[in-house]
Amino acid sequence: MRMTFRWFGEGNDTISLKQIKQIPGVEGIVWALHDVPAGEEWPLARILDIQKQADQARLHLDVVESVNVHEDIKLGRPTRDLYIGNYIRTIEKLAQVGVKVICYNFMPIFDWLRTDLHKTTEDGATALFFEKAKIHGIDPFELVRQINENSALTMPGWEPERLEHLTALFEAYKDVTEEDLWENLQYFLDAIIPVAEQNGIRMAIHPDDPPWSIFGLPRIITSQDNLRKFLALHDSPANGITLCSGSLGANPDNDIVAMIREFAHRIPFAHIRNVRVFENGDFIETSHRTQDGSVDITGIVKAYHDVGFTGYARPDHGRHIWDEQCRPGYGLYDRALGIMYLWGLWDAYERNAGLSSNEKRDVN
Ligand code: DNO
Ligand code: MN
Repeated sequence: MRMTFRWFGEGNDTISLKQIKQIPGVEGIVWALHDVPAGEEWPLARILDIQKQADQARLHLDVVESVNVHEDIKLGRPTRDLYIGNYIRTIEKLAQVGVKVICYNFMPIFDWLRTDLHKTTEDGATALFFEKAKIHGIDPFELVRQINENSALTMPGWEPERLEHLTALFEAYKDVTEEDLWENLQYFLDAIIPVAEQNGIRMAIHPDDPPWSIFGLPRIITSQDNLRKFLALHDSPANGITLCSGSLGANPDNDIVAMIREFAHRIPFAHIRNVRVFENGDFIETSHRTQDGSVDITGIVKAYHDVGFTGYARPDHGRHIWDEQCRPGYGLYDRALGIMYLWGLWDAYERNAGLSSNEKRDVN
């Protein structure tokens, strides 16, 4: 397991590369050019600049998260070929600085969706929260109208400056079915996976978060069956998964341990985090500790250990603790604690495996 840490870039993150370097066992950053809009080609000079910074901090830059996919690709519009061309040239440039894994997602309109970014928990920490009733059965056009009338209603991702844009996108997705989305994903993969193969890069799709349809939008990277279907769309080691335990774990039917065992060789990148899921379908992000949430982090780390996982991992989101002022979900403290928990489990399994082979030797 090769531990990494997401970094949003100089001036765009409260956390420094020096701080990241001091978290035990962290060897690289997970990075992106966050200001380049989805669909545009990444400028080489900017990529080289990140390389310089990472080199100076003695961290590698093997993992990029994310090169975002333009909506026209997901919608299957004729203009998609232009954006796919840009995507391909970005892959080629990232290969030039030694990038090995590119994370991306195929969620229409929204990336992860929450209703509250600072929900207070009983210990006084705050965390990202999803309230099902606030989203389900709600007509998005009606929601846009309400937010327009009362700006106090706004949700993350629904800031007034995005609303007009959102309405047009919801219009565009009105008749797009899950089957259409699968087809558009297939088209995208057929174009980019051969390029990734030639460039020694493994593409790693991130599951949908939450892993079910919202606002009537199709969502397909949601379950073990769908991940199997995804991998079969283009059967190549370069077509892989970012297995995110927190995203998939928001649906208690998802057995993440089973997914690790089944897809072991197609997981170049692991996001490991916990969520507590409530009976009414709400969920909140918690510490990484198994007992604190609904996701079996202990079993997950054991499964990665059992399959001999040598890919990249990161702690994904964390709570906001110790009064840290940070980007929602991406503070230093709780993610660093998460890393130490993951290492604690991992090292214990390592030792355990060592002991049992010694014991075997004794018996023989
Ligand atoms: C959620 C996070 C996401 C992720 C993107 C990948 O679990 O890891 O923000 O970065 O969806 O494209
Ligand atoms: Mn994730």
